[in-house]
Amino acid sequence: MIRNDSLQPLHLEGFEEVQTGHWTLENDGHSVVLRVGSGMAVSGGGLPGTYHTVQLHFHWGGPASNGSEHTVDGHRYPMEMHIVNMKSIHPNVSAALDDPTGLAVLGFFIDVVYADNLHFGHISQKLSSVAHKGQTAKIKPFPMMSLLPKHNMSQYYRYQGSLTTPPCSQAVVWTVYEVPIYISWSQLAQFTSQIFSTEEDAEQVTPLQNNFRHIHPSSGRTVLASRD
Ligand code: SG7
Ligand code: ZN
Repeated sequence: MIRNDSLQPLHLEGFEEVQTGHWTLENDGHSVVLRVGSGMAVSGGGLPGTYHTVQLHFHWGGPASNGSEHTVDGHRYPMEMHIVNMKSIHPNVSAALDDPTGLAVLGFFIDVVYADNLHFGHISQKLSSVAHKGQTAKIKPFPMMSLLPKHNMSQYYRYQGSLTTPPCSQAVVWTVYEVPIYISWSQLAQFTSQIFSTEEDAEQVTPLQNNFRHIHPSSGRTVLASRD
């Protein structure tokens, strides 16, 4: 890992505001995805351009096992949230997948404490409405920033990588923040117990768990760390 002083905090445009219209929470069979309208974008922090925010989604483990996709010094966190942003020059996400820097995904570790995270409640309260694959629920927009860590947003890791689900396209500039988001044990349990990926699983009460990709070798990639 190499420190790089030029990795300044990202510019998160529209993240403080309440966006107009409505957002859609969906169970896509692999994760829970919150599709957001236009109006938010990320840039700066060494990103090669401006990227419009498309959606956020989650990866989790089981009731007693962790499920983040990234690990830090071998430590896996209970969950990870990904905010997916598409380089604005592309017409859609599939076009962006042909560009090695077509997507900028912001990764946030999620750790567990006793107290509920009230901001996270916007999402966790609606999980039971998207228990089954293909189900959607409308969510009233809220300031995206309210989900993110309040401090130390200047501390992050950066590398050039891929989608973590098939087709695993090499199209992602990854920004993985060092400081986690905190939610409660019961909020975590909603993810590990209330989401089903098939009807058979729902009948057998086998919820979707461990929807994270296993660790891959860095294969010569450089992981940079911002200063601070
Ligand atoms: C989840 O992770 C979904 C996908 C996402 C994929 O399965 O959120 O989103 C879709 C299909 O809308 O794929 C292209 C894309 O965003 C992988 O995303 S990730 O690499 O950030 N984990
Ligand atoms: Zn993801």
